[in-house]
Amino acid sequence: MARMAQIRNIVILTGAGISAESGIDTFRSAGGLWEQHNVEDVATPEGFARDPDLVLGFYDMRRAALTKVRPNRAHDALARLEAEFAGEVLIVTQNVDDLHERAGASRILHMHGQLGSALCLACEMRSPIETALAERPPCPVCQARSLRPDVVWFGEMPYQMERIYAALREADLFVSIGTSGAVYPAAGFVRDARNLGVQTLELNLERSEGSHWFHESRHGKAGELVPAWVEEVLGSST
Ligand code: BV8
Repeated sequence: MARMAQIRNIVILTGAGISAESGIDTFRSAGGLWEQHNVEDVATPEGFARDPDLVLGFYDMRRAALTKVRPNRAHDALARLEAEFAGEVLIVTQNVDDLHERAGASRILHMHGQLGSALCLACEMRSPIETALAERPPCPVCQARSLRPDVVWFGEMPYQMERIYAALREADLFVSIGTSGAVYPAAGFVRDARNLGVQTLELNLERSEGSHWFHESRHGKAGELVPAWVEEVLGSST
């Protein structure tokens, strides 16, 4: 690991693995979300066009599950890092849950959208979701009954990509936490970081599809690895 004292700007990518210990299913582990549902049916625009009720129900179910879970020690540790680190910390999350926010972090980019937000197909405005979308509530802005989940499906452009690449250009450390490195463009960030001369660290339960790109990979549960790593960073940055 690079000498911590030189680290002033950290970009952290998180995936479903950081929320696993909170009880939220990941996508690819046994019994995960994509095993219970066909990704083409519930996470593509084509699937939504084919069967909107199935897709709206899938996201309503995941949103309802959020009220029953809490941030875990890994989310808390990242919020502590943002609060106490002398330099810059940016969390780029692939997750559509709100556990980083509920742990107290604030500099968060949801590159794949958020379960709590609806996008209106008529006026393209976003609004917080108050009722299940399967009930076809009216858009609070234009009243049209044409709300979809404000999440990025396969084949759709992830959000805030320019801001993410700008952050990678400024970073001196890129840390990937709890992601399989299976989905692009997020899976390519480690390569972009290395090409920019950024130090790269992976904290994941097991080897991922991108492990070979990282200067250092640590394997274990996020609830243990992340607090220990944050302690290391804060301990050495004083
Ligand atoms: C786009 C939101 C272009 C919705 C999601 C061939 C090559 C390159 C790319 C492609 C290709 N063919 C198709 C593509 C494009 C495609 C893609 O990458 N496909 C893959 C399958 C090859 N990508 C896209 O379509 C993206 N868009 O490319 O747009 C474009 C260009 C111009 C104009 C328009 C468009 C959009 C992809 C976003 C899809 N949306 N989610 C929702 O949540 O329902 S994807 C979803 O899966 C996640 O958001 C995440 O991004 C992705 C991977 O999930 P992970 O978070 O990594 O979770 P996973 O279960 O996979 O892994 C969990 C990890 O945690 C594991 O490693 C496990 O070991 C670990 N773990 C488990 N427990 C713990 C743990 N770690 C620590 N502690 C624990 N306790």
